[in-house]
Amino acid sequence: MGYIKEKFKSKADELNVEVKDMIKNHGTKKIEEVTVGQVYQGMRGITGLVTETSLLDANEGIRFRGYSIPELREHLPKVPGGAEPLPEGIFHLMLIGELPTEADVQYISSMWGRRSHVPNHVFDAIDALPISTHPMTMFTVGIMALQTESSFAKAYADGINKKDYWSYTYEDTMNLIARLPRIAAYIYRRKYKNGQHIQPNGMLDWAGNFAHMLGFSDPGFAELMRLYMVIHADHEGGNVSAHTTHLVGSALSDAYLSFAAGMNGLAGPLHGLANQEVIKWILQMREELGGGSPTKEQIEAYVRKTLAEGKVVPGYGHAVLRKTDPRFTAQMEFAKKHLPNDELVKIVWTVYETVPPILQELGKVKNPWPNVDAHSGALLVHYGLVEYEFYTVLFGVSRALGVLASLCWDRALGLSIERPKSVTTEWMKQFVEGK
Ligand code: NMX
Ligand code: MLT
Repeated sequence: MGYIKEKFKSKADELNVEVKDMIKNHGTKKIEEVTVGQVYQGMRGITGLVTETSLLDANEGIRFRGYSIPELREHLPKVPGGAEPLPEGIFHLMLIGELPTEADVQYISSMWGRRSHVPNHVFDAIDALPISTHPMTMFTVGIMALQTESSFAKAYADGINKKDYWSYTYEDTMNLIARLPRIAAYIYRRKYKNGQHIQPNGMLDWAGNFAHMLGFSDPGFAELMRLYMVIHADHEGGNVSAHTTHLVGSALSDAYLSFAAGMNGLAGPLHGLANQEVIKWILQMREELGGGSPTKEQIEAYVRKTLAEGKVVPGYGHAVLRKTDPRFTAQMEFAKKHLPNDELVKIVWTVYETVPPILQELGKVKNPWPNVDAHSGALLVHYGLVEYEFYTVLFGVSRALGVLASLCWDRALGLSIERPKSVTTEWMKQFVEGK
């Protein structure tokens, strides 16, 4: 057993004792009341899940095992000469609960490198889809095709002890994360670069190699990928992609089945597809206004038109956050450092000045501030990744780090099959009438 797996096992053994104790001694303690409104409105605010990897504060944003994004940018290991944190490091932090050493990060990097081979039938499955297929559909098809490799599914079919579920889930997690950049890059090169694929470079870190396989040699792009992969990795457990992965995994569907399900949720426009929708919306606005940089007044008029057409302003609002997303701020800082004069970036910043007061005026939008998706497109376009339909695949590769680390914890803690109670509106009518 590798030492990271051993470390995880010993942490899981410790927490298992605490969780069993918690359920035994406090299992009947009430957390809060549930209202009728919450049941109809997306279960907002109901504490109904345990996710060890990260925790969100509505005003401060996400913390990974207690560390904020600025703290991670400072403390996580970097490539020599680099300034952005390595995704291998945040994975270690989420899985083990401790900041990694340089050696830990190198170990994970080389382990993922060794496990990164993707069998040909996965590429064949992707190639069977029409070239017009959305990259997120190609991505989930690729992940599903890779399910043939699941250690958990094989072991379960052979018959395994419940106590060992975590071990096979860990193996699937490591293998899947190792292979995702290759699948994603294959989709990108197939769809946008005439199928001219680029072989992996085993000397590079996970995100650096991903940038290389996508076909970008600018070191600035590799740095952006490292930051992007870190900040999109996790957002506690209730978001659609994390919750879906957890829910499907609770049926003992393996990591491939569970993660593919989560990715189908990420592909929705109110969730991860907003990554592409923001830049699409900005480019359409620019085109309608005849090109160039729109003024604040022009942006204001375009926002009002979007709202009047019954559409949402992509990249703004959040189900849980109530302030500017620190993931937006991290990208803004990256842009200020590396591309302060980029025209699209400046438009993103003017949109940031313009949209919140308009959304506030509506009186119903609970969070008028930008979320993670409001900034990413402009950065990617700057480095030449202009094919915005691909952006959510990048989000998905990153999200694997958090939701799969969580899946390891789910199986290590022996969490139950998820099955909340549902009622009909007829039931609800009788309930509110006190019957
Ligand atoms: N533009 C216009 N209207 C909005 C927006 C927005 N950006 N955000 C919320 N609203 C509306 C919302 O549609 C709802 O209207 P109605 O009552 O007519 O149905 C009302 O304001 C109240 O919604 P909230 O309670 O503030 O938001 P909710 O928790 O339901 O939804 C989002 C959260 C994120 C789905 C919503 O803010 C949204 O649609 N934003 C735009 C899409 C987006 O950027 N999604 C990415 C989220 C981050 N991610 O990566 O997943
Ligand atoms: C996420 O990163 O998952 C989004 O911000 C959505 C959420 O947290 O609900």
